[in-house]
Amino acid sequence: MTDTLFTSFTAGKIKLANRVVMAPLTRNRADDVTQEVNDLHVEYYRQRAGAGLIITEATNISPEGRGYIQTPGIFTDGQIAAWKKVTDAVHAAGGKIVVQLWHVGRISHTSIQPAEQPPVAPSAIAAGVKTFTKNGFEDTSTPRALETDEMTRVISDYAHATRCAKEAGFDGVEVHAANGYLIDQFLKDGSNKRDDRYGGSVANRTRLLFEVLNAVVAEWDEGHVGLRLSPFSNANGVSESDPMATFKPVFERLNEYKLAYLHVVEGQTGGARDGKFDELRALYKGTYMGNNGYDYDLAEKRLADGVDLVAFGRPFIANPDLVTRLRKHAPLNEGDKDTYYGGGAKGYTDYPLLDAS
Ligand code: 8OZ
Repeated sequence: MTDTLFTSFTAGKIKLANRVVMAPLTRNRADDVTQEVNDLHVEYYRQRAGAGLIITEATNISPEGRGYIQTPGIFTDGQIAAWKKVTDAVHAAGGKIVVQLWHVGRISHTSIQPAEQPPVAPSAIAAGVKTFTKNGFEDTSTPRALETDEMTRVISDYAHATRCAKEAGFDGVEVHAANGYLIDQFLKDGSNKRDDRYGGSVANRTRLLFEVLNAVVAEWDEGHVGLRLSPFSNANGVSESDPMATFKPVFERLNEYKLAYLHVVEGQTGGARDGKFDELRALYKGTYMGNNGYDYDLAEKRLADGVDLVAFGRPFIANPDLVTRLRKHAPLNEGDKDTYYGGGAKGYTDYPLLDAS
């Protein structure tokens, strides 16, 4: 057995002890008013520092970018100070951690938006999905279309969040351009019906992605920036009539950036590994991180086939020592779905380690 998973790797300017990445996982335990993380998050991420890299739960870049209760932010001094405790704890435990920069676009609800205004999106089309609000699981609100002259402000919010991430001691940032959130809403033609320079042609629909990337790498540098895409996923109500036509030029153009990594949700998010993601991968020459339904065997198979890093999501919820367990081919704990989203320590920081169970 090759065990490539446990070999070190340098992703851009980030040195990783192994190739096991903790995928971003929304857990809804931040303060709902300040959007700050707390001591529970410090413990949760510290426990998982055996991963070669931790990608934080999706983290709001602005008040407008928020779509679910109790998600953290990375745009205020208080949020920076709170995250600093997390990054210090992960570093003290020998790990690396990047923050996932998130603007939900239309996956929000008026009750979560500043002044209870409609959320913003490429076009005024409701996603037809649900979000978690203070009233439970509610339909997302119909958004308003962003004005062309608002786009520079949205892009500058990504730059501001990147500055905040640097100050909070993160090892880098990951731009969340997957799973039907703002950037993916612009990329895919089911949600983007604009007739300005951000809609219509592939060049126009992909404009926001590259303008955001340019702004983020200008704040830090390419080697500290990752990107997450989900070309074939219909998560959160998005659809794309020709994924290859839209995403081939994206994967090709990404070669111009020496990013820390490109993180791809292979197929349907949390579902079937379908779509021609390997055809897209062949176009990209940089560091490639695969995600979606991986286990040890699939990880080793794909690493042998040129995948550089593997992001494990759900297994990390119930297995803080996932790297040890994979290494020893030990059984995995089952996650408790009732405590995935929201709550306290139960189902969050209380999963047993292998040597304790
Ligand atoms: C599950 C629940 C809420 C948000 C994603 C940020 O799909 C998420 C998310 C996942 O990328």
